[in-house]
Amino acid sequence: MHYSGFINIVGKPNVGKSTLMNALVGERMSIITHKPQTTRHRIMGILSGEDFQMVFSDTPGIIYDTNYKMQEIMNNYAFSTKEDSDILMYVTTPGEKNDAEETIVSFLKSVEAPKFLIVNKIDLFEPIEVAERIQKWDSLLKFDEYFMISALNKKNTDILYDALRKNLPEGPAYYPKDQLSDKTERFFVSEIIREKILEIYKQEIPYSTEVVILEFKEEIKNGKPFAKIFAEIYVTRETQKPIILGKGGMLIKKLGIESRKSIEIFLDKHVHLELFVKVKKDWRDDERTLKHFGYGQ
Ligand SMILES: Nc1nc2c(ncn2[C@@H]2O[C@H](COP(=O)(O)OP(=O)(O)OP(=O)(O)O)[C@@H](O)[C@H]2O)c(=O)[nH]1
Ligand SMILES: [Mg+2]
Repeated sequence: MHYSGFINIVGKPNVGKSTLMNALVGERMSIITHKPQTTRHRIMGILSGEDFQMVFSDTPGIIYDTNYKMQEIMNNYAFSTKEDSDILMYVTTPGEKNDAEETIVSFLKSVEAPKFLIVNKIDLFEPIEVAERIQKWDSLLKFDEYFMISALNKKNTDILYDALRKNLPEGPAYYPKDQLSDKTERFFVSEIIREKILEIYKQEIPYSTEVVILEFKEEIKNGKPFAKIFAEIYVTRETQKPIILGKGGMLIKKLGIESRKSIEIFLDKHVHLELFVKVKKDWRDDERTLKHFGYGQ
């Protein structure tokens, strides 16, 4: 007998969805930062065994007040999990904002698959606060199972894993067993650069930025594998360009060095990285550009 299923992870921004997927898959796939709205796409992480395949999907945090077309598309990635969930994990944490509940509850009610409530970051809160969070969601709707975890410390993630395995329906392997994601290396490289942008730049800058890989060439140099990567960084306004560059180009240099180091670990080879800053006015509301940047179903 073979078991398989789509296990989708949804929740508000910054609750630890990406941390949880990476913990369950056992690979560093989705980027993680302390800032909300880090994840912008639906990203699959595939975990296969001899007789099972779990196809996890990490999704962008559901936002109540969308300001841009891009954020609407991000929300739709989360809501698209309705179509193919075999198990849906709703991730929450004590202390998160109480907004968007109505939208989220009606979405969750529309999903027929078994639903797990995951209260994450229990390492940061008192048991009473965790209990209150469970009570709150339990009063809004009934879940099939309830978990209290710390995705960061991998506390109780083994219990969660066992429950997922038990609820996995019978089915074929949807992807080759050695495949880890539906996304390409190119995509993960652009995500690594975006992660560094989120870490280095302040306020609105990371949110106004998109990274596009122009060229990705893998060669052998002096008998060793080597990747040559050219990436474009798009901002929404001309005035943001000097901010990305920094005084005397200091910040873009830092961004280049930190991104390259991280990409070298990810690709396990030497990397030559060049970054170019460009302006694409109001790209977050421009449908054609969003499509070109890979936003869409
Ligand atoms: N203390 C603690 N921090 C956690 C835990 N899980 C995640 N975090 C932290 O919470 C922050 C957000 O984590 P992410 O995994 O990026 O959250 P997300 O839900 O994917 O966020 P978006 O992609 O923005 O929607 C990061 O700084 C994580 O290190 C946890 O169990 N305990
Ligand atoms: Mg995320």
